[in-house]
Amino acid sequence: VAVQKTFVMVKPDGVQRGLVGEIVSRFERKGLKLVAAQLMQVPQALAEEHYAEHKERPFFKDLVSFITSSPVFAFVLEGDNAISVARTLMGSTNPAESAPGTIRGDFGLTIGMNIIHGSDSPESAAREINLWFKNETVSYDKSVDVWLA
Ligand code: DAT
Ligand code: MG
Repeated sequence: VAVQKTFVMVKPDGVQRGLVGEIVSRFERKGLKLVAAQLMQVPQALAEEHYAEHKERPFFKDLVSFITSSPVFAFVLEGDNAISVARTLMGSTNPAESAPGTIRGDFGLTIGMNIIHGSDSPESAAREINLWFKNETVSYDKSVDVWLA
């Protein structure tokens, strides 16, 4: 199994609703390791760059204004297959259809405010970790690692 890093962000709705601790806790309990984290107000340019793949979509403007409307909690997780495992815990994009037990399935109601972002591939994870954290992550061992893989 491949150790990967993935970029995750609790969006403004999740921060405002007090879900940061619950969400981070779910990833920690799953066995993924926090290797970077920052609460931040997202600059317009960073929001547009982050969502560049969607810039021709009709919802792009609303997406950028939502993500810049209030602080986000951005972080990086590391672990075996971290990218797809984190996406699985998040649930599908539209919370109306996300499975119960997933973050979006348990806490989200509409696609416009779907609580969380996670990188969707190794290429986007590399791009997003560089974009949000300039690749500055912390490397450290946890004694529990031997019980996870
Ligand atoms: P995901 O966040 O699951 O990777 P995505 O990359 O397709 O989904 O879209 C990015 C975000 O854009 C998504 O989290 C919510 C918003 N979005 C996607 N499709 C939308 C739609 N049809 N209407 C409104 N917002 C949408
Ligand atoms: Mg996406």
